[in-house]
Amino acid sequence: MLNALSKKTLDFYKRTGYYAPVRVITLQEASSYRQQLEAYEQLSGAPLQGRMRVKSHLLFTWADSLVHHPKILNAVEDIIGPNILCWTSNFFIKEPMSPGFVSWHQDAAYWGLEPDDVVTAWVALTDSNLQSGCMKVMPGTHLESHITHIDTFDENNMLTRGQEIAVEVDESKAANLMLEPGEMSLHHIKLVHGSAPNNSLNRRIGFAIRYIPTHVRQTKQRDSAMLCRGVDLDGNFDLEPRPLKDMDAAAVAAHADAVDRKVAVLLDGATKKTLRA
Ligand SMILES: O=C(O)CCC(=O)C(=O)O
Repeated sequence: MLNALSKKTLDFYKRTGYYAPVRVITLQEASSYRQQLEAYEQLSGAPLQGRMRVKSHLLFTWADSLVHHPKILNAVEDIIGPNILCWTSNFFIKEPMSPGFVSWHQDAAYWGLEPDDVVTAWVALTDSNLQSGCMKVMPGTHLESHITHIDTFDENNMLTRGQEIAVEVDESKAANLMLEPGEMSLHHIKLVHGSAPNNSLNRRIGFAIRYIPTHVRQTKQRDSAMLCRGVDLDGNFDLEPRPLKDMDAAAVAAHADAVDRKVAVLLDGATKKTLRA
């Protein structure tokens, strides 16, 4: 029994490694999430950056509510089953007319998660289109083996290590995942994907939520995650608390611990210690 996706949609996801668009919140709700993000940015005097972009749902109740949104979880459950952890979330924010881009990569290359039953729900809080640098994906590449990556540490690359796949990509075969505010795309951990710079006059804000079933393991070190639906019978991750109030002391401490672990996983074996997405 499927909750949210049709059989046809699920078959498409299994065949291609992605699906888009899925409307999960209204335009007004997307604008309200954006306002809450920007209210914090105004208060702190700068765009959300560095560690704050990672696992923001441990710090902000509004981000936590998105991670637990039933429409998102219903679709995710159709793909990975009923016992769902959020491993992490990442804000991918491209400022207007800015050079930041995401090189072609497979998420699986650095995340240390096994098996590959991992899905990202990428929720657009603004328009994400060709001009603003929407995500583009190479359909079917999630069925290939893990591809070798090289670390470029390019300063405009939004990925932690500037990692990119070490093989040519035939961009003519790419699919552009254009989204309106409040829509999401879904993609598999092994799908090759990337995105170009934002050449529009507006911000491009995406909130990428990484969900795993509880049977997935972290192979690099003891890691943490948040139970979002169902039960955790596996105990493979230390369970993270939901924030009770934005940025309260308990939330800040839980976030610091969780991001330390995440950074250690992502930078395992890297020659430079940087943190971006
Ligand atoms: O937001 C982007 O342009 C890229 C996102 C991405 O690489 C991801 O969600 O895995």
